[in-house]
Amino acid sequence: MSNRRKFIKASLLGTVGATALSSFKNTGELLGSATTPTSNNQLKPLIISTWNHGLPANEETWKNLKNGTSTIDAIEAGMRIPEADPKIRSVGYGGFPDREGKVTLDACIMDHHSDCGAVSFLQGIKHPISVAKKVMQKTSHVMLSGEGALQFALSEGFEEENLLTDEAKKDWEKWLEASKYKPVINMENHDTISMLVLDEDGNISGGCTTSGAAWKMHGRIGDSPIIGAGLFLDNEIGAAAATGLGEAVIRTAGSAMVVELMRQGKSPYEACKEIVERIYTKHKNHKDMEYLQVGFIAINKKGEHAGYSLRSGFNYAVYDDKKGNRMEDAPFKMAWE
Ligand code: SD4
Repeated sequence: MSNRRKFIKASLLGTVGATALSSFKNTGELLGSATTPTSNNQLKPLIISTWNHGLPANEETWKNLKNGTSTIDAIEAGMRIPEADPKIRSVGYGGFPDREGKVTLDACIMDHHSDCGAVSFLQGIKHPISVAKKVMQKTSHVMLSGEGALQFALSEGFEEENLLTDEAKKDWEKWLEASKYKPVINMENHDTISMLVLDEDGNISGGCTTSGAAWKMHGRIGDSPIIGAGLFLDNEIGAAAATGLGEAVIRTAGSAMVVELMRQGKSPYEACKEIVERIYTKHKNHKDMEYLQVGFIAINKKGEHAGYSLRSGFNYAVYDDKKGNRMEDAPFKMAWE
């Protein structure tokens, strides 16, 4: 099927979904979590994280929360799992490099006081989420970038190491043959990891960490370390986080907007969906549309959660006391084949 026909088919599917104001998998099956959120169930703690690698991250965060670790430390512990896993090509060690063969990392973390820390364009440090936490706790700033972020990390005792694995290097050398920049949609089901937590005290915190878009320009920073774009929360309302093409999320202040819509009374599902619709409207004639995927996850103070993506294939891990740790498929606007 030609790309254009695929696109038309996908758009039509999307229209049906939008008109019915419901969420459907490829099969047309109604998704439970998005339309019947866990309303007022006060299930705490609640952890949600993007993609399959959210499962082991949730597991670690849950374990830490149950052991009495602070919420921020528990989030950090969870996110260090995919950061350290060389098989995950979109986060931390083993992540795909930029087009110059450098692995450059972005991360941020935010607590219920709206304190936050971030690092961007950080090289040579395996755990950017931990450096982001130090920025939050030990500096007067929110974000450190590049060489300055590295120097700060070293001064805090982090070790510099090579993050480019042989496998990622081989893939980069292969990419160089054609050198065509076209971000892969739903990259191997483990793009950026974003995590949102409603803890036992009813407070909300979150984090986000990524190696960013594979084969990006050297120096490119995505949405993930930017508070308001890749992650945002307001402890009075809820939290949201993003995955996918960072440029589109930055252009629309995506996560901040999801939270603001929840403030106006929308559910996490309605808020995520509205922002994805807005991103679609702003990008449907844009050059990025060919490879555009964005997905949001959100929680609110009531313990409701949801995800929603532009194209199919996005899922997220949810952990609560009632059902344990499991994956949920996000409803979407357009099918992706
Ligand atoms: C970013 N949202 O840097 C992140 C992850 C990514 O394709 O690249 N996804 O844009």
